Parts: sequence; C-alpha cells; structure tokens
Amino acid sequence: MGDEGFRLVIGNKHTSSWSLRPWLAFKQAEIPFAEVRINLRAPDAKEQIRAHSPAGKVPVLWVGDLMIWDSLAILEFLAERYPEKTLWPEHPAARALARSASAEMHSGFQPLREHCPMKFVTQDPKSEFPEAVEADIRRIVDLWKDCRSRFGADGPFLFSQFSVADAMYAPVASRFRTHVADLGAFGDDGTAASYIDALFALPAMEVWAEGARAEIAAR
Ligand SMILES: N[C@@H](CCC(=O)N[C@@H](CS)C(=O)NCC(=O)O)C(=O)O
Repeated sequence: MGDEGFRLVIGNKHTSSWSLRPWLAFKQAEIPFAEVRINLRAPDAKEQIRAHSPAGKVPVLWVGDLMIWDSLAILEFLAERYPEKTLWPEHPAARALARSASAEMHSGFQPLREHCPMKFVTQDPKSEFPEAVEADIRRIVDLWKDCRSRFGADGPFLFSQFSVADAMYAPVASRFRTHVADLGAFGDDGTAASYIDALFALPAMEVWAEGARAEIAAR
C-alpha cells in the first residue's frame, strides 16, 4: 500500500510517552505518514490540540476526514489496515497475551507513570521508589520475562518480532532507562535489561531521540 495521507499529531518527543507508541509502530512497519508536532509546553497547547481532537489529547491520527484519537486505537487501526505487517503476533495465544499486556499498560501502572515521567534523553536515576512504584516495576519485569520466555525465542522483542505490545511498552523502557539504575533489584535476570537495549537499538528510537534533543536545545 502506498501513501494514504496519514497525519499523526504528536506531542513533545522528550516527554510525550503516548505519542511515541503509534509513531514507533508507523516507523517499524514502514508506513508513510506526515508528522504534526505540538509543543505541549506552549501556552496555547490545549487549543492547538483541540483543533485536531475534541478529546484534547495527543496522539491523534487523521486519515482523510476520519479521526482516531487514542494511541491504542491508532495501533489497532494500523494492525487491521496492514495485516501483512503482523503488528499483532500471529499465534492466537501469543496474540491474546500481547493484547492483555497492551491493555494492562494502557489502563494501569499509574504510580509508575506519575513518579517516573518519560524524559527520553535524560538520566535521572532515583535512589528509592514508593512501594506502589516498586510493585509496578516488579510487575512489568515479570510480565516482560513471561512474554519473552513463552514467545520471544525467535527475536529480541516481547513476541519475537516487533508488535503492538512493544510499541505500548517502549515508553516504559524509556522510563526505566531514565529512572531505574538497577532492574536486578526488581527481579530482573537480565531479560528486561536486554529487552530495553533491543528497543533502544532500533534506528527509529534514535530518530525520536534526535527530535527530543532538538526540542531541549530549542528551549
Ligand atoms: N488515552 C490517551 C492518553 C493520551 C495523553 O494523555 N496524552 C497526553 C500527552 S502524553 C496529552 O495529550 N496531554 C496534553 C493535555 O492533557 O493537555 C492515549 O493513549 O492516546
């Protein structure tokens, strides 16, 4: 399929964790799209976002006059529109697990999200975490280990090949890289650390990082 005129509205690359998810999936699936970036630090950011979506949040995907205004909904749309890209794992059990993991991320881990904001190109290791954040970190480490041990033998990602689940957890990998110096303290046997390395080795992640650095330089 060629250029379908997709317009993906995103926030700041340094901090907008939800924006990274569909952006990374577009890049990994090599689907052409135009990027519309809104500086969420601008005083009129809210009005700018509302000009694209009454929900007042990014990311938003425009496909002609169709608006899709939520990161997971955009990922689902791409998976459905491009079945040949296998953005969900093909094996039904793997797909069910990938969907569960993605939904858990989408609706959960509030303590981690509040305490460890995404700062894509900054190091800010914390010496201690509130109990609820520790529980989130442990849960995610266990979840990643489970996905990798059951379905990750044929590649470096949660379900071997890059999937929606990796797009959903890429911002978490960034939060861990910024804030958590030693994942071993949270039960990691090296699986989570290697998984984070694999995500950050993607050329698209470096493109996102360059954008984040440019934003910081422009402040
Ligand atoms: N459920 C939405 C949440 C998106 C969201 O919270 N986006 C943040 C940026 S990361 C936002 O738009 N913040 C701007 C605001 O609330 O004014 C999704 O997953 O797309």
